[in-house]
Amino acid sequence: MTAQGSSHPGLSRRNFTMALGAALVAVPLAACGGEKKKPSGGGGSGDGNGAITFGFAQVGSESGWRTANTTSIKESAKKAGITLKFSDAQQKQENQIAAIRSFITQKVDVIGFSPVVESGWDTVLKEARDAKIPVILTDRAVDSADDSLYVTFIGSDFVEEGRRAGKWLVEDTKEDGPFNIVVLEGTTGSAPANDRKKGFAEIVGKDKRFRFIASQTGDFTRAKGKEVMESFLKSHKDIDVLFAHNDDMAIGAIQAIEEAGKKPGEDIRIVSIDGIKEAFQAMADGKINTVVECNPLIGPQVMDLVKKVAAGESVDKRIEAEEGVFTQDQAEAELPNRKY
Ligand code: GYE
Repeated sequence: MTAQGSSHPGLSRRNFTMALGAALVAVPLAACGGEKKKPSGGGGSGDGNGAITFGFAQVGSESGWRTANTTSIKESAKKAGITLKFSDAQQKQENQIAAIRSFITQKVDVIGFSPVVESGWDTVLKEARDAKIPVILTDRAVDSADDSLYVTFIGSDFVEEGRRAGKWLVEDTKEDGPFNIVVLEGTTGSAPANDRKKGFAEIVGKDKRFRFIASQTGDFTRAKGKEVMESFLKSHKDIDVLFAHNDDMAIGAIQAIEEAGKKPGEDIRIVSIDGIKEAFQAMADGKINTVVECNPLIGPQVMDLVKKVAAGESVDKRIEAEEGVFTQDQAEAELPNRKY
């Protein structure tokens, strides 16, 4: 296992969809095909001492996943000897666009960002291209028709994560139903919200026992997750399942469910995505039923890409993380292995 992965000693294979969860695929970049990129030529490193300067525009600090991702990026840049210019967009696209423009003005060698929403990036990406600064997408994708606007995209397959959540639900419910589902969606227009919704519906929508009775954004935050779940509980007396697009919203919702006098994990089955430590604790406590993993610890791989891209080497256009699914019976054993 690489430093960014974690092993799962002693895990039963039951309900475990991946042979090895948590580990990122160690993609041998040099061996991959993909488009040959010209040396960055972005005006040279911003710090003038020959080191690579990497401008990274982060989404914000909305969740435990994001905090772990930011730490991974910062620590890995330091370890790799890359000068990092870091900006936090506070979940606002205009802030991210401004940060990218400032990186262009500062003539960084490589720009990286995790697009808060999927659309609306072409103009600023063209500005980066005109300045000959290569762009790496991390974690979230853009829906641009022109994929030459970025060199590579490294991140998870969110559609597959949604499918995994759906498959668990279908397998866990042996009864006839009907089951009423509520959904706490991620940030509206973001790749993980769009794709997780799609993957989950693909599986659960085929099964007549399930009915979607409410679906609303909780913006990937704990506070919004709680607030929206409170309103769901007020307007629906018969909620059987909560699908939360991330753990933080599930944790917020647990509070709302308990305050409404119900038992999370029993009266309402809960499935969420990410795999932060607190969600594993909630699973061990019986309050979340299943967590689908989404690995934020991609910093080391991002820095490898930054170096290769800055040197003009070719890299794969799409680099995927490999992830697992964890159920309550695995939570206790897995807790000490969780790195985020
Ligand atoms: O699931 C959520 C965070 O883009 C995968 O963003 C990421 C998502 C993650 O806010 O917790």
